[in-house]
Amino acid sequence: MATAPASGSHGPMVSPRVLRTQVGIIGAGPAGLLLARLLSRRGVDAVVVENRSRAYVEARVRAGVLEHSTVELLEEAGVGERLHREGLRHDGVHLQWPGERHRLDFVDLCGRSVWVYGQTEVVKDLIAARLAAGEPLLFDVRDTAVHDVTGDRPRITWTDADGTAAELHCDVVAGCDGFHGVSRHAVPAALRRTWERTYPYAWLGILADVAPSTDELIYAWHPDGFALHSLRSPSVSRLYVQVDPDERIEDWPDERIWEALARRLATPGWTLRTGPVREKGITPMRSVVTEPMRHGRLFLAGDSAHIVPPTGAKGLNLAAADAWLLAEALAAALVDGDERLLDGYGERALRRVWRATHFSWWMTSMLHPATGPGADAFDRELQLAQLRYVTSSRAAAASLAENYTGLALDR
Ligand code: FAS
Ligand code: PHB
Repeated sequence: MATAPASGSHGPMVSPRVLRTQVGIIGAGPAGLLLARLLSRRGVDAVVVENRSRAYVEARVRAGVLEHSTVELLEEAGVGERLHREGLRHDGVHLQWPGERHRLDFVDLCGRSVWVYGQTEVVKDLIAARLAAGEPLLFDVRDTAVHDVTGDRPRITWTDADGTAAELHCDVVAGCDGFHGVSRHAVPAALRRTWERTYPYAWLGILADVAPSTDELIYAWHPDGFALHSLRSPSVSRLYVQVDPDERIEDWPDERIWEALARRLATPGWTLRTGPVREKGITPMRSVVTEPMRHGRLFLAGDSAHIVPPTGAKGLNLAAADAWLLAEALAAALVDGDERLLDGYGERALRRVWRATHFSWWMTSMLHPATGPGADAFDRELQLAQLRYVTSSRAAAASLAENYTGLALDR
């Protein structure tokens, strides 16, 4: 367990309070929280520091689809009970274009399913489990910084919410602080390699208090732009429309959003139910992969190392896979003294990252037409040809199904 913080006096020289643990984790998102949980179950101590409040991280609406392997990981982490009580198992998705809607049956195609269970709920379950176990999880920290990761005694420093300086001495640091965090920058720029693709569109997403108009997700290609009908529960719908990347949410009143969704998702004999929009926002679309995911005693996991466009529903699931790979490697090193898995962590993680990056790019490229006067008619026909092929060829459909439900973790 982390040693009790030294009792800091508040005399003239306010020295930082000092903690000690095995793994210092920056970030209480899915990557950091699942890593901490998996480490704890392997007898490895960790401290998690998060710069937002508990309420903020639990309310941040993001991903909604969990791969088969992610569900197995959450079960292994002992936080699968509410997921199975409230989550929704989905055995397929619909792909559509004007006049046609086709269902891909995942169980028939690859024997695996996905679960619809919001990232907010995953984060709540992991936070509750950590706090119930009395394990250190610090919210509202400021000025997080990483030190001495190329030595044997890496450190994380921060300022507590009450202004107290703090310092964590650890064996390794896990950078799980997302794309805008600090840990990736602890890898010297000269050693860092980044691949990036920015897409010429964004997703405008809404969370609406209305029963979903579908039992399973609908991915719709439409000449006006892509649309997705997802959901969170029998009474809450989650939907998205493709917009230009420079669109402002203020220019999209609810009526305009519902009208665009109804037009793009239209199918004979089917009606889109509308209702109060609880939350709406615009998310840019990009693919980013950075390497290395290890630098000395610093290990990156989740969005701190990679970003995928949400079309393939991979972001959260990649973070979970990184957390599992890193937990396995750290337990072998810190409990058994065997560093071979740790030495291979970056390469193993990046293999899965690139597979998910390709699939996310492929789904995004197939489903998002260029819009407006410059729209390329040739590209649109290629997209429709790909959609017709994926919904008519068992081999093509099986490839989509096994990538969407997630490849088995290479245990
Ligand atoms: P996260 O970003 O979730 O967590 C990082 C944590 O570190 C955050 O809590 C942050 O506050 C904290 N942090 C940052 N800097 C810090 C610092 N200096 N000190 C301490 N803490 C710090 N994925 C999907 O699969 N489907 C989707 O529909 C989808 N929609 C998304 C919408 C948006 C707007 C965004 C931004 C992402 C979306 N994603 C989606 C991807 C998303 O789900 C991520 O893949 C997932 O959150 C990755 O988890 P983490 O790696 O834990 O990173
Ligand atoms: C969601 O429910 O938020 C969701 C589902 C599938 C995606 C992206 C987002 O591909």
